[in-house]
Amino acid sequence: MKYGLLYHYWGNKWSCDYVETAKKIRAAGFDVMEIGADHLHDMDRKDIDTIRGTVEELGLNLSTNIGPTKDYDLASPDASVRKAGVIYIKELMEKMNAIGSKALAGAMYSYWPCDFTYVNKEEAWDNSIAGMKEVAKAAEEYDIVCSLEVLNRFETYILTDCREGLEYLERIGSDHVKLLLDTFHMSIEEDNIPDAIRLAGKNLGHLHLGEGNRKLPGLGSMPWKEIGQALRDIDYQEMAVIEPFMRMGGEIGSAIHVWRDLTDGASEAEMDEKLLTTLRFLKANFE
Ligand SMILES: [Mn+2]
Repeated sequence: MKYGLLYHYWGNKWSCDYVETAKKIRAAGFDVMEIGADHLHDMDRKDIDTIRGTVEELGLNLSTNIGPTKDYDLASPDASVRKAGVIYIKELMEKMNAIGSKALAGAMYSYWPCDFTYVNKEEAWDNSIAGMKEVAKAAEEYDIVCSLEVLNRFETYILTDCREGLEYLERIGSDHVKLLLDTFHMSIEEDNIPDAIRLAGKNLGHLHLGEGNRKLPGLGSMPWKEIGQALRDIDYQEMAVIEPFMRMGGEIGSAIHVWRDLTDGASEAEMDEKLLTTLRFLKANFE
C-alpha cells in the first residue's frame, strides 16, 4: 500500500506551490502527493516538467483528485455539457500522462458539489455511463486507472454506497475503471465500513482516509483496526490517501463546511507533528 496526502494540508485554498508541497509531503514520510485536476488541466508544459522532475527526484507518486464543475457533468441532461465533460477529462489525461500520474480519483462520473436541481437518477446513470465508457477508452490508451468516488447523500445522488458503485462499474466493464471509497463518506452511508471494503475487493482502485468529522486518522472513532483487517483481506496494494479538512475559513473551509477549528489551535509545527503521528498510527493498524 502506498500512503499519500492531499496537497492542501498546509493551507485553506484550492491551490498551492506543488514543488514545496511535494518536499513537505515526502519529508513527512508519504509515498504519494494527491494533486488537483483543475490545476493540472490548466498547467503549462514548463510547470508540468518542473513538478515531474521534483517528484521523480523525491521518489513520490502522483494521484490526481477530480471533482468536475457543473459545466463538465457527464450525467447532465444537456448533451453539450456531457460532451464538454468527456473533452475535459481527455485533456486532463493528456496532462496526467505528461506529469506521470497514473491514478485519476474522484467524482468524474458527474460534478461536485451537486446542487440537486436535477435528480433523475435513471436518466443520469444512462448519460453518465455513456460518457464514462468514452473516458474508459482513453484511460486504457494512457494506462490510467479511473477510481470513481462513492460520495454521501449531501454531495451527490449518483453513487452513494459501495453496492451502487459496483453496479455502475459492471455497466462500464473496463479494468481501468474502479471505485474510490472514502471513510468519511462511508461513515454516513455504509452499514459496515470494513464489509464495504471487502465487498469492493479487487474493484477498489483508490482509498481516501479521514475520520467522520474529516480529522486526521486516529483523532476520532473510525474503526481503523478493522479497516486495516479488511484491506489485508482484499490484499489492497493501491494508494491510501489522507484527505483531512480541519481548518476553518478560506475557500476550502467554506466549500467543505468547516465551521469550527478542528486543529485544536495547532501551530505549523504541531500540524507537521500530527502528520507524523497519523502515518505511524495508520501503519500500525494496516500492516
Ligand atoms: Mn474523498
